[in-house]
Amino acid sequence: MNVSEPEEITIALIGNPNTGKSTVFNALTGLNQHTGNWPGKTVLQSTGSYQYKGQTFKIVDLPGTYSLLANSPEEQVARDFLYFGSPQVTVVMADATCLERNLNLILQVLEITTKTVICLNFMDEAKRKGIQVDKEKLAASLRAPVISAVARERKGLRELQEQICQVAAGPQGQFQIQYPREVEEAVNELQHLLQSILGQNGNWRWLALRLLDGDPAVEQSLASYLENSRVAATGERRQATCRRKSLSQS
Ligand SMILES: Nc1nc2c(ncn2[C@@H]2O[C@H](COP(=O)(O)OP(=O)(O)OP(=O)(O)O)[C@@H](O)[C@H]2O)c(=O)[nH]1
Ligand SMILES: [Mg+2]
Repeated sequence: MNVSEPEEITIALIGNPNTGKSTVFNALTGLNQHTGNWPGKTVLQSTGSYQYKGQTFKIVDLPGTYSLLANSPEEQVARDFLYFGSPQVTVVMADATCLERNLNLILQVLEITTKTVICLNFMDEAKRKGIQVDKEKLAASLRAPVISAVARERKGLRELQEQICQVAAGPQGQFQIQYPREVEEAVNELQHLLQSILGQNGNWRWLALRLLDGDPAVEQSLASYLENSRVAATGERRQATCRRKSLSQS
């Protein structure tokens, strides 16, 4: 009997350096983790998994990054994983004691992803400094759930797991920044062109914005993504031809 396993859900964990990503990663995955390097990069790759409500969640601890503009190998790894790795859910870790600094990355992540949870960490430090964050208002403005945590004390991690689970099962959303009219028109045109080349499914708006930026790292990542898809498609065609041949010979 062939019992099919329920598919695992991939979560990307992203945030500025020292926001507690690895603390959350270690607390959730325990010993179920694996480290190595990202292909072709000397950047550490940590993946692990945990079970929640009978479902397997695979979690990828991305390198700390201040932006997704890919000025460093770490930023490129993080950005490419969010875009081309298509995680089902992205968790952005933010330091509640300096939220403004973290908002830059949060907004950039929200432009790429469709299912995001924001984890306001360091709530103990924030409390000590008399900083209060209006979570509901923040969640409403960003159109994404916001939870608070003290990761070092494992506080808030249950709620984080629950939100990840709910967001994974819920509808996709897309936070959209409205740019000036000329930019919007150019984005629209490019977006439709990308859609006609690459297909219906994909965040072509984000790709169009980056191509308009003239971002060489995105052009390069797109070229290698297209090359990999072409190689995979050729491989599948070859396998199908071999299968057909062996069937017709048997
Ligand atoms: N006070 C306090 N400390 C925390 C909290 N969460 C994590 N830390 C501490 O903050 C430091 C950085 O945590 P990490 O988990 O390594 O942060 P990171 O985001 O993985 O850092 P990079 O991988 O360098 O980007 C560690 O010393 C943690 O113990 C928290 O909620 N409150
Ligand atoms: Mg870390």
